Amino acid sequence: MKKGIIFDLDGVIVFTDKFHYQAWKEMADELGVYFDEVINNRLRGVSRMDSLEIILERYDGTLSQEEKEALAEKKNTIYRKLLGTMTPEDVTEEVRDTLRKLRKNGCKLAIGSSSKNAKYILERVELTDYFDAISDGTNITRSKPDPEVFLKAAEFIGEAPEDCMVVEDAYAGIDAAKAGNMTAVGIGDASGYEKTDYPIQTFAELLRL
Ligand code: B16
Ligand code: MG
Repeated sequence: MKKGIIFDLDGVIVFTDKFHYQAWKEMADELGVYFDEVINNRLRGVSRMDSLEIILERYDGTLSQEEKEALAEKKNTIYRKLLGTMTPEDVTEEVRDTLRKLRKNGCKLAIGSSSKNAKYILERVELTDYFDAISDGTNITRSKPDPEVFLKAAEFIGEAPEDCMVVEDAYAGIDAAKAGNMTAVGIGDASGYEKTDYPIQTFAELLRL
């Protein structure tokens, strides 16, 4: 077991991809650009502006930076409204129990998320106090697969990157962990990725690593 464990948020602790989908879909429909769940899958772990660029691959016109920012803002307003419906019941007892046990075993726990809404999500599901530090989209300039968000998380908990492991569901997140010289644990989609050091099927399996 490593001294520090850094958790991706969306796809590992909570599942907000349905909200991302709904919000992007509403924005895309209004713009008249095709968007479906397959494209939505490509947005996992990707920053908001990079996600917008992926959606705009199917857009014929050209947009200024200001127009793009307005679209991203529109999506975020819809998304935050949907996040407002989240409650502590959106986190499983398995996740809460595992986090408590890992901490009791002496591990330092951090969040390493691309989302600028990470702190709001943690508040909604009442999980803020389970972590020693939060590194998110508000404290980085480069998004995954760049390791910045995880390196900051390691710095916040005072552990060397090689003493940390990252738990991720997205390929870009596993790449970021490896680029940061950390051990990569893959759950969900990332459990089938060849760069993952330890694939797991359930969150509680973390207690056995
Ligand atoms: P926001 P994670 C990521 O969260 C999501 O997986 C990704 O779909 C989203 O675009 C990104 O956060 C940015 O989110 O618009 O809230 O800043 O998986 O890194 O926890
Ligand atoms: Mg994720």
